[in-house]
Amino acid sequence: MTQFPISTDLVAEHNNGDRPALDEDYAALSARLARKGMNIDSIKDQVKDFGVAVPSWGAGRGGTRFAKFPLAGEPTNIHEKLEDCAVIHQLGQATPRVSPHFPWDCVDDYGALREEAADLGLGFDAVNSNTFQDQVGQAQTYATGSLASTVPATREQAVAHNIDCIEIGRKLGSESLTVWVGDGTNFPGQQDLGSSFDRYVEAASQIYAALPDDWTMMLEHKMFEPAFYSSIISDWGSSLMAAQELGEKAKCLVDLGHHAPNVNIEQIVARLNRAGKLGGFHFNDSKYGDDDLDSGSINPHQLFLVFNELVEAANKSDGPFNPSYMIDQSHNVTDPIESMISSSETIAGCYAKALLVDRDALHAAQHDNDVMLAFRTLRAAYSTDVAPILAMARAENGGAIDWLGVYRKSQYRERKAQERKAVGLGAGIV
Ligand code: PSV
Ligand code: MN
Repeated sequence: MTQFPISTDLVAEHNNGDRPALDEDYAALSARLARKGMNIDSIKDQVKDFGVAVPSWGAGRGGTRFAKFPLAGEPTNIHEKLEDCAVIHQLGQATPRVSPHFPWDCVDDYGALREEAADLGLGFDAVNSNTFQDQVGQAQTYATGSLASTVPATREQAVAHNIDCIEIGRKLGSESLTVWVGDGTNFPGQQDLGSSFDRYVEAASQIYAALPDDWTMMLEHKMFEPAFYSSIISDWGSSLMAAQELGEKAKCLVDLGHHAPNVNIEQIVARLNRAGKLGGFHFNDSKYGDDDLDSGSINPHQLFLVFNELVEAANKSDGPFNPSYMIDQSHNVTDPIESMISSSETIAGCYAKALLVDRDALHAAQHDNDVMLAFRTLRAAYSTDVAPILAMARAENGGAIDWLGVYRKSQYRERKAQERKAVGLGAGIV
């Protein structure tokens, strides 16, 4: 039986109070959608099945290069992170899996960790390797890069770490490895731009060779940071080239924050899908760079347009269409639990809005070059307030209609502040 961290009586009590108003709002939206020939229950059922993974590292307060402002009661190890992720899923009902990062989340017994997560109602998503940071006692430094380093022993170490991550992932029930490397340069001339890519592909192919048949290896591109002149997998073009060279099981992962401002990310999604290489997403939002702000907090319209491409691609797909969805945010000033429930709701909301697009009308307008009608068709879906659909999906799955109210009432964080050891000051992710 699932161990729920928040009292189920508290959730039920709140839901009982909130249900009559929700029923009214849901019925009103149902009537509005029915006039357009849409069935609200079918949209709600798809939302109920929707899931986005949460990053274990997102459960703690993030930090900037300047500072970190710890939160009393934030988690200090993977066990506490899992507990917080269980709260996120219990109340929000959209985040059934956790994506761990190694060595940050290393434990002695991964079988036990898998059971611990299952008891909390959680599974594991993609495993993430870390070759962008040196660890105490590590033989080789990553100061020269990792998979693309000029130092053969460093490349070997980075490959071995990724293979270790695969082994851990197998024990956790994961089916994919996400590889993001910080490799790049800070000075023109520092490394040869051509041969460094060759070194990356050669080393990545050794990881790929160790990948189980039913796994995916996701390559995450990022324009800059920590390298500020060139990055090895800087953009979707480099990612696609590498994925194509590696083989069928290699796919591209799109982290929304890893592009230049104003880049048309939805078009990148369409292109990668066309190439059969759309592996997954790291959702977040940004205003200036890789800000790692909460999903949809700055540009919800872009998030909707990404989901519009995803629904379009799913409809046109011959076989199963299941890119992996994950949140990748840094919560600097909010309670990470609140941010991640809010973000998962925003993401599911953009999915719901994309499902509401009248596809026949859109395709007809596109065919007729009726620009305004095509635009207004998308806008009609985007402007629809889908909150009643999200709340109903949540309630029917056992979550909280007013998740923020229930979470605050539960005093969960205050209780954890008493139980958990304090996190130190300093920059960076826990
Ligand atoms: C890099 O900025 C990134 O987006 C990658 O996904 C990392 O694994 C994650 O953030 C945490 O540093
Ligand atoms: Mn990311």
